[in-house]
Amino acid sequence: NTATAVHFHDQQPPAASLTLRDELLQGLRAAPKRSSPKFFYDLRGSELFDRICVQPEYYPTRTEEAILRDAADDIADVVGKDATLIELGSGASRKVRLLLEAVRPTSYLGIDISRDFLLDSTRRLAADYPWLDVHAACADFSQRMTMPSGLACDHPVAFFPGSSIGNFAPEEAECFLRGLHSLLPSGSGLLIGVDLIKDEAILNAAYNDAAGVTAAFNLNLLERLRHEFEGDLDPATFSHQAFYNESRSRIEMHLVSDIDQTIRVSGEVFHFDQGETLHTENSYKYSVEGFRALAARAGFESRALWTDPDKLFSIHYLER
Ligand code: AVI
Repeated sequence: NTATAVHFHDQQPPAASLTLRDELLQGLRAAPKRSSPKFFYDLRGSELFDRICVQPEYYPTRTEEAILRDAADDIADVVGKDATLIELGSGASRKVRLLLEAVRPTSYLGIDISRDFLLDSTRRLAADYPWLDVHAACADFSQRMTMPSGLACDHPVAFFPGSSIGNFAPEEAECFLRGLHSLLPSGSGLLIGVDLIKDEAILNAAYNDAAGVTAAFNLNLLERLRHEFEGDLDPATFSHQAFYNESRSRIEMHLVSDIDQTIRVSGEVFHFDQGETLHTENSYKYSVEGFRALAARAGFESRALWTDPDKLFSIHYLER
C-alpha cells in the first residue's frame, strides 16, 4: 500500500489561517501593493507552475534537469554516501528522481506548502523507489523550520532546485541561507539551483510564454483571493505583466488593474487606480560569483559548480 509508505509531518497552519491572511492583507495595504509569491501555490497554482516548466520559453527547468542528468555521478561523488536528501519546495518531486539512482540517499524529505500536491507526489516517489525512506512535511520553508522527528539525519543534504532562491530578495536569501546554516550540522551540504543573468530577451520570453500559462499562473492568485480569502473582485479586470528589471537583476511579475476600481478582500476595501499593480513576484538572477559571495556571507563554502554550455543556469554544491 503506497498510501501508507510516506511519513507525513504536518507543520503548516491551515490554508486560510490568521497569519497567512494577515500577511496577505498587509501586502495589499502597502504602497506599492505586493503579495508574496508563496500565495501562488494552491493546488491549481502548483499545477500551473508544473505546466510553466514545460513551456518552450521557460528554459530554467529543462536546463537544470539536463545539468542534473549529465552531472548526476559527479554530484554523487561530492555529496558522498548515506545522505538524507531534504528538498525545499519539493512540488512534483520530479528533479530529485534524476539524482536518486546515482546518489542513493538513505532517506528523502520533501517539504512543500501545497499539502495535497506534496502528498500525491511523495506517494508516487515512495512507490517508484521502494528502497528509499520517504518523508513529507507540509511547511512554509520561508519561515523557521524544525527537523521532523523520526527522520535519520546523519548527513543532511538540502536540495533547493529551480532557482527558488531567486524568489527571495538578496538580503532575504542571505537570511534564509543563514537559517539553513543554523538548522544543519557542520559538514552538511546544500545543492542549489541558481538562474544566471543573461540576455534580456530570453528572460522576458520565459515569463511571457506564448501559450499564456505564466499569465494564468499569475492571474490564478486572484481566484485564490476569491475562494480562500473572501475576495470580491473580477479577475477579468486584471492583466498579467512580467519584465526584466536590469538594474536590480530581477524579473518582476505584476497584476495590473485595467480599470479604476475598488475590490474587497476579507471584508477590507482596496482601491486600484487604472494601471496600478499588485506586485506578485520577483525572480532574481545571479552571476556565479555574485551567488558565491552571498552564500559565503551566510556561512556556506563553495565546493562544486555545474552549468550548461550556454551558461543559462547553475547548480552549486555548498558546504556548511
Ligand atoms: C519557482 N520560481 C523559481 C519560478 C521563477 O522562475 O521565479 C516561479 C515562476 N514564476 C513565473 N514563472 C515561474
